[in-house]
Amino acid sequence: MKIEFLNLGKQPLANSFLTQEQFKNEFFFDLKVQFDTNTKLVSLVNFVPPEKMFNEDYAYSSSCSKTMADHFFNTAQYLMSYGSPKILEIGSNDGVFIGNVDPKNAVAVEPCANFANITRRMGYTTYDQFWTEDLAQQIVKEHGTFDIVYAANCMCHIQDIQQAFNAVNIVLNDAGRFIFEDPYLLEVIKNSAYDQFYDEHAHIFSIISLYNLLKNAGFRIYHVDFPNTHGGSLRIYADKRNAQEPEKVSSQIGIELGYKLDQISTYETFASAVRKSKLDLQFLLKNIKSEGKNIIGYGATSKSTVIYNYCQTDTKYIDYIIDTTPAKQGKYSPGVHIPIVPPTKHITCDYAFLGAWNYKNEILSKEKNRDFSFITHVPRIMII
Ligand code: DWN
Repeated sequence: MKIEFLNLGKQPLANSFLTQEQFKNEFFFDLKVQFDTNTKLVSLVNFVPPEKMFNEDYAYSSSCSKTMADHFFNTAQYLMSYGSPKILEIGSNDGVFIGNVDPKNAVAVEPCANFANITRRMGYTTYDQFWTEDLAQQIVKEHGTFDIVYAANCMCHIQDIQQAFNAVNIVLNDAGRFIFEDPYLLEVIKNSAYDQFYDEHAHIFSIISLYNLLKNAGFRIYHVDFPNTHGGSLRIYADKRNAQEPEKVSSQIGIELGYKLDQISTYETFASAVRKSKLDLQFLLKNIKSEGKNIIGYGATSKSTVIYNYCQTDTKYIDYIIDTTPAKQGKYSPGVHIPIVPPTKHITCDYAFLGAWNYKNEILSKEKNRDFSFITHVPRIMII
């Protein structure tokens, strides 16, 4: 049975930054979140057709921060320590990970043609298609099977996740490793980080839910770890061995059970915290404006699209958003249409809402001489 527990209202595509001419045709959908009492998977109630989100206009570039570039460099070094494995990356974006692997040993899958063209130019065979069992069969025919299948911030975007895991089984050789990472549900719940729910994130994973889904696809989880990226991620290591999960995996499942991630009551409590977060943010922003102070946004993230639309925070509160991504600059944020501009060397404002809160450390260190304050909603509404 699937139980809806959170309603974030009408939302646009979180990553679809637009021009003024595009305002009139903007797409909106009902953003609601549900819990499956059988698989324990947390998913959106209404999926948006993938072609609407992941196409040649996709704006998010994974190389946008040093934190992520370092993370993927280190991940590639680690995977290479298994010898010279043959690697398939699903969701290769602008090549920030695969660029660290010899093109002779790597194949990429990336449905957004703008990014697929980048990795092709870098010398990688790239399939600009969605990840399916048919594509997996085709890749095996053309390249054989792989030692490692790696996916970062990709599997949680795939709506038919069971089919996606089955497809990985097709391309992975029998001794192979399937390693993937996505935002971690436990961190979302602990931090009231409700902005991790948006059109692209079809699911937010717990280990409990992945244990069930991976088992159905012929995998066991042999290791887990928790990269400090994207506000707290879960990295799963799975293989095809018919063996017992090691202690670390069962003990983390025990921790999740301690947080009751297998029970609907946890999600209902989370939904109450989300409603409070919205009221607290609206109250704070109103107070700041009544003092005649100004507020900007820092980082035009997909996550901030959710916050601005759910909390009805438009240009009445936020003058503009600064963002380093050239493809977003000169455009407007989805739904509430706040202008996006490149950051200036010296930022002049009284407050900046930290849309890119997942890069808090990198940003605080970059802005250590600031003469403005940050506002964040994670783990609760506060001023930094
Ligand atoms: O899964 C997804 C993750 C990995 O990335 C996608 N579905 C979409 C995207 O989500 P996001 O847009 O919330 O990602 P980020 O990584 O939080 O976006 C950061 C944004 O902030 C970028 O547009 C760059 C910008 N930024 C900035 O302007 N100044 C980032 C930093 C660190 C900065 O100093």
